[in-house]
Amino acid sequence: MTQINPKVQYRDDYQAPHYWIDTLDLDIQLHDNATQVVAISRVRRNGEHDEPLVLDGEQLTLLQVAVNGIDISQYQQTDSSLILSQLPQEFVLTIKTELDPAANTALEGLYKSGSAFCTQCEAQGFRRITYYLDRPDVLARFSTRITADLATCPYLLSNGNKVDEGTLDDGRHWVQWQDPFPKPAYLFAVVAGDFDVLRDSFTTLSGREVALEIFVDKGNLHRAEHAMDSLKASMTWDEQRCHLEYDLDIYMIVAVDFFNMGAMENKGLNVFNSKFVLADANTATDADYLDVERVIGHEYFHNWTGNRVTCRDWFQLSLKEGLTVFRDQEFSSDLGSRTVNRIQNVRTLRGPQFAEDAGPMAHPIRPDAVIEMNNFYTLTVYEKGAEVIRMLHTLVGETAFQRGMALYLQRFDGQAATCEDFLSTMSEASGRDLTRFARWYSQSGTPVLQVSDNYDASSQRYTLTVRQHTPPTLDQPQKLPLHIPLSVALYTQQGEPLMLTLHGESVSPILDVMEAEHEFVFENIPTRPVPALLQSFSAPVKLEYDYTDAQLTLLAKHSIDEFVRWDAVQMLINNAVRDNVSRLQRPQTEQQSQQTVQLPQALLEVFSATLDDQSLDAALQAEMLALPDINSLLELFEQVDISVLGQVHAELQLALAQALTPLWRRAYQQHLTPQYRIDHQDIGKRALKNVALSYLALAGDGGLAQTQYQQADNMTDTLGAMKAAVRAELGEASAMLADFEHKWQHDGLVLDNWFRLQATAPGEDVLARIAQLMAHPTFSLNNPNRVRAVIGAFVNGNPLAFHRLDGGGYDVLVSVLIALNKSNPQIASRLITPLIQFARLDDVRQGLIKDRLNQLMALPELSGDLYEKIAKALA
Ligand code: B3K
Ligand code: ZN
Repeated sequence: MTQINPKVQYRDDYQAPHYWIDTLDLDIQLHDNATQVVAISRVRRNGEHDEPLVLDGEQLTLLQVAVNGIDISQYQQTDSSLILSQLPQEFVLTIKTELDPAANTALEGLYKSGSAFCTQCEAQGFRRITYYLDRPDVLARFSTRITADLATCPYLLSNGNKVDEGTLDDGRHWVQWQDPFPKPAYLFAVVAGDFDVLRDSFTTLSGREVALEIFVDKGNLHRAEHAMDSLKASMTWDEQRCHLEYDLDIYMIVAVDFFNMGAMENKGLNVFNSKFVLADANTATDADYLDVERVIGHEYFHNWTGNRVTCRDWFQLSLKEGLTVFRDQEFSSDLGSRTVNRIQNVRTLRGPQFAEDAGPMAHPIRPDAVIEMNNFYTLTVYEKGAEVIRMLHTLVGETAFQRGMALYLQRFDGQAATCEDFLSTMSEASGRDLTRFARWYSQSGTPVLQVSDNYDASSQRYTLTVRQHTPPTLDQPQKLPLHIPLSVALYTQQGEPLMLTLHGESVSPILDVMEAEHEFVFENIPTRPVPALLQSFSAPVKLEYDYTDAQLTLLAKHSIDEFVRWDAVQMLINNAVRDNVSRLQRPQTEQQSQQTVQLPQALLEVFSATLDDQSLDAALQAEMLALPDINSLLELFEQVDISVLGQVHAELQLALAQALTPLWRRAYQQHLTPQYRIDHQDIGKRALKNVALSYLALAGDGGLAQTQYQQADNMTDTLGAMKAAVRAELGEASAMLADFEHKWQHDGLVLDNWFRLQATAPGEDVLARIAQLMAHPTFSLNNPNRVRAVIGAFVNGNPLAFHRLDGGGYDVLVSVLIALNKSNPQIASRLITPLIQFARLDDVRQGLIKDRLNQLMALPELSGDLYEKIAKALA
């Protein structure tokens, strides 16, 4: 590492700002290469002190500074700040800067997406627009005047309400916006360009009329309707479930093609990755439809949890993100299947989130030390953060939770709050002591719950002994016991649920595990029961209980809680994987080395029972019948040869395909959906049908996939067919791929499916294929969606090829990282994840990876984003 000077910021060092900014009037003259920004702010000293005003600013050309209208020249400038001293108590500060949006490939601050101008300011992008106190606890009233070319930018948008507009003689025009709500700079946005606009309106519960506008690229209007429906559904849901109304007269969403993440909740003007807006039957899969609904909801819900009440500092990020993810999960669960949503969220936790929490980037949901804030928009802050809120909800119940939410929003409205503020409000509203629970905010790593049990027939008592410990993580060697809600049910050996009683009273199924070891005794239990533990995944922990296959079979067939049924199947699969891997890894005799994977009878039985069970919702059946991916299975081992794991995974799948062929065929036939409709029932049917198709393809049936591909009237079935054929390496696959490319080469978002599928496909020639995909005319390293579809999919979704023993997979990633380190460090830093999470791999692969990490560390001008992760991985 040669150049950067990575500065670590610590949560404990928080200090209130030395100055406040009450208003900011921006005048932005948009030009591709020389945009000029005049920023006039009213500044006020915070208390009595002589500290200078240190404004953040990066990659700006400073043209003018004036205090109370008088130009000054005594200021200091660094790479990242402008320092002004000897200032009056209160003053008007004028700063004029120039910047180059067209050259901004990092997509942070003001940049160009195609021919449109747009901004991304969270976390610290505003400092690339003007010098400012770019921190979330400085809240100002913004007004924004935008001037641009009328022909290329007929729409000029910013936060709040449009208050004035006009045209100029030189072919340019201007619009003036005023946002009545004080906000931190990260919620500022500007968009300028030419769009098609979908318009609608919403009447709030109290009878206010809100204009809704969705801006999309010309020609895409018909693909915005689902987004509009989702927006109205979100507004209704927040009113009904949380009694929260929207507060401005207008809500705008703009879809852009160049965007580093999913979407951004700027006040009144959300900017979205077009992937999460555009959807119609021809181009979007069922999953895309649900994703649009979820992300539209998430950004809308931020208006209260994030915008009206924001974060005091970036270490508190989970205060808005964990809470808002919880809200979007509840929204999706109320609109669709609660169980299926839960399963999908749990897959993310047990796979990538657990891996993050065990890897070099492990951090608490409220981190303590940060170099690059963008590195902390993580699964831990978001998904585990949402689990922490969910546990709180479980502990206090819906009524007290909503009471606490109302109190929190009322008490901190218009302010920047902390996680402690949230917890203490919840504690006050519910009357629960949350002192120990608060450790979830400060402790990283995934806790392990070891459960053992004892049944005493003579006293009819059943005792569960629960031990908890959290393995050390790189950031925290010592761990403390947490407050863990453990949801349990007990079943008879016949699968009948048992009442939980203690001292003659019925007890809650939620056990409060508080200490390192705890005993819970249940009375009046007539026979040795089968425990269902961690129902609905009541806490983000690893459960260890020595289930027999018979017990798991019983739970998979009879549990009342559907989540438990799915989870029992997962545990059966995990057992099968563990057993087979250890058998194959054992030193073998000549004869044994011919051995192949063994399919346990219990797994076969549960799969066929699931396929036979007409009472189950098809979407749930589909989830129960899909194996976890290889990366998630890695979490079952301390260290493992990933190629052996891959072999076991593939052979188990093949064995299930072959053993149950007639059942797969029947499931396929029974779940055909004659006409394409987007409703939850049909989405479930298509999911199950396509799972069946993928097993049938593995069993060698290429004709069925081909027929489905040819007859499909929607993208889900088209892709389902193509995926089945590609994954099973059927001869039919190449014609489908060629046809798909021919049809969709003009549409990057649709072609991303084609990129992803090939980047994750099996085969010896993957590396050559990746090179070909990167040379495709639709591919560009400057477009994050394309990069994610090819490189992201390859490194995360093709672990066997990525972890090739010749290191070729790693080299592909390294060369992309070297390019993106300069052009878009945020995307580079996202992509490096599988290269730093190497602890579970064998020593040979770990060695290969460390060589590559050292190579990257030596790069001239390594970005802080990559530096932070590589340094930790090599520590
Ligand atoms: N708040 C944004 C994320 C910003 C990421 C900055 N690197 C979107 C969201 O979580 O809703
Ligand atoms: Zn968010």
